[in-house]
Amino acid sequence: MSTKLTELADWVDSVASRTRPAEIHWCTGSAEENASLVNGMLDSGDLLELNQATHPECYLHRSDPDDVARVEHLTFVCTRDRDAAGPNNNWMAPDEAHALMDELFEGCMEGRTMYVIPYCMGPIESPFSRLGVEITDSAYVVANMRLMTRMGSEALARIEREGRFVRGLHSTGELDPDQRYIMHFPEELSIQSYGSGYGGNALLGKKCHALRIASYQARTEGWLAEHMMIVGIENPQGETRYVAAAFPSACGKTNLAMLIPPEPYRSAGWKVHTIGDDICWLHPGKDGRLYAINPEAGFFGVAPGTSNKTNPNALAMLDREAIFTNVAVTDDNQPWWEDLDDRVPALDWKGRPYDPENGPAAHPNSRFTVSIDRCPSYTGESENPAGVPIDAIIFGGRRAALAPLVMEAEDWAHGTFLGAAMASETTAAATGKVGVVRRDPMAMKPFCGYHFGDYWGHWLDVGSKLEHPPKIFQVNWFRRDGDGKFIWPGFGENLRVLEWIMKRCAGEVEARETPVGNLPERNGISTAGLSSEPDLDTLLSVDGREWLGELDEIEKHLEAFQPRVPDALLDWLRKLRDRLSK
Ligand code: GTP
Ligand code: SPV
Ligand code: MN
Repeated sequence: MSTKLTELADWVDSVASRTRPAEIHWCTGSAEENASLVNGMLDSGDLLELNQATHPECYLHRSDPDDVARVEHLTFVCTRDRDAAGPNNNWMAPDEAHALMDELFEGCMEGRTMYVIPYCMGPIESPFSRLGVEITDSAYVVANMRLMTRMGSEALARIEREGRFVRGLHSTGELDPDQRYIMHFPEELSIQSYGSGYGGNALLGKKCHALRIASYQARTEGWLAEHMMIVGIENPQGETRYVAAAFPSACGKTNLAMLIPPEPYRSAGWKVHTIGDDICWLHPGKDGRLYAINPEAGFFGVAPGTSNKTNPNALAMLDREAIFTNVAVTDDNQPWWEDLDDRVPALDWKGRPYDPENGPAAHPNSRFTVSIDRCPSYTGESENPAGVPIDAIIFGGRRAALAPLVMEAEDWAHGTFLGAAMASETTAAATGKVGVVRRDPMAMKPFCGYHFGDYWGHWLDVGSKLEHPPKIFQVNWFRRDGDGKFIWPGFGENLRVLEWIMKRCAGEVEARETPVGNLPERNGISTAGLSSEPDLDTLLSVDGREWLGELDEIEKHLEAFQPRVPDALLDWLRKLRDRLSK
């Protein structure tokens, strides 16, 4: 197979003449193709078979121990104008980046197969979907892209019809952290990634295309590409409202996207419909509402912490046709990770006999890859080419203190301010220190393909054109008590907070006005059926002095993006400070 689209054929030829692969394989996405790739990886050791009796068609991949997370310090946005990338991105001049990458790619696929992966981000028939082609020398990338995107012949047919596609070139190279770069050329609609085989660095449809390149395109085209999950919440009256939520990496999107209503909600008739768990493309509709599609077709989820207590829907889909990366295994070769259950693992993520002295058995950023339609709460609305209408946008993060359980913004500009001011403790999803509070506006710090000042301006712009904008909220599931324990039970119980949010959207419940935003009344969050009463006084408190300190921090943070910070955000900063100082 090849293609009738000259532009694509020429590009593949030029890549092949630089990288010099032994073979070129055009991916169709068929089951036979996948089976043969899997067999090849079992032979090469790139995949290990897991217990096929308990986990049919499930495989384990152990990555290089130095290649287990996104590498933000090696990720670049290469625009002609340095300021366009903003202080939120590493920048390199396009010429310099191309020279560097050309050298790395020279002959790098010798003796290997080069795979050409045509893919479509979003439903094949949706006008909002975008196309891409990833060239890679990793069969593991192909197998993951098959689960994560609409990949293969149908995507290629649309690419040939439209002629426009994002060009992604990837090679695992030598896996040397000093020869590793993830380069984005938004003006050329291209991505080049070298030296890593890990998820967000290598599956180029995901963060590289669907966020960094797409956010850049979305700005010029009047839409938003966001790091958000999408979920439909159906109340006992049978009304479904859709919510999009931006939490930083490893801060709860996958869990919220597929939560199971706790008792007594379940028996009352509440239902949850999963649309997406990581990326959301938002388009203003003709009716003045905002519509969301999930550009992905699968999950690349955090394994540790996933259990029958926390996320039963995830466990239900992980017993077949899943790829596990850097998890541990039990003595009968089942995948295992911390907090899954009481079993003791036999081998850790590096394949060594498990010894607690060596740290956790599964890498803290170990992941599972699985197709979205395996999720018990999956809804066919996920395939709706028009997307689903969004009633509420939620921003959230990991904050041990200050940030209340839930707060409603007074209007779109206030909500944009809350998003721009977001902070969260860092996690193992990226290399670097874990648990340090950093500003992560809209959970897009690692993913926005242009200057944050311009991005916030674009948010305000999109909102101002919506006749019926979603309400914006902020949540925090991660407030801790004096002993360092989470105060809020979280997971399925988060539906209690979503209930308040849904009722605010429907105008069915009052809020308590505070100087920083609207909070639930003391009895606004139902605790019926909880085994112990959480400390809602702390969870819903607003400490004026602490907040004034927070505003000082926010001011410093915004300062770094001047002179491009929109006035409307500075107005909100002043307004909140005035109120709190009174
Ligand atoms: P990325 O895939 O990296 O973007 O992460 P994510 O935002 O989808 O996070 P995910 O839902 O995978 O959760 C990450 C970790 O946080 C897991 O270990 C979860 O068990 C834990 N977690 C998720 N929701 C909650 C919650 O409500 N409370 C607490 N305490 N932990 C949670
Ligand atoms: C994240 O880090 O936000 C992820 C995993 O969702 S990755 O694909 O590596 O970006
Ligand atoms: Mn993510």
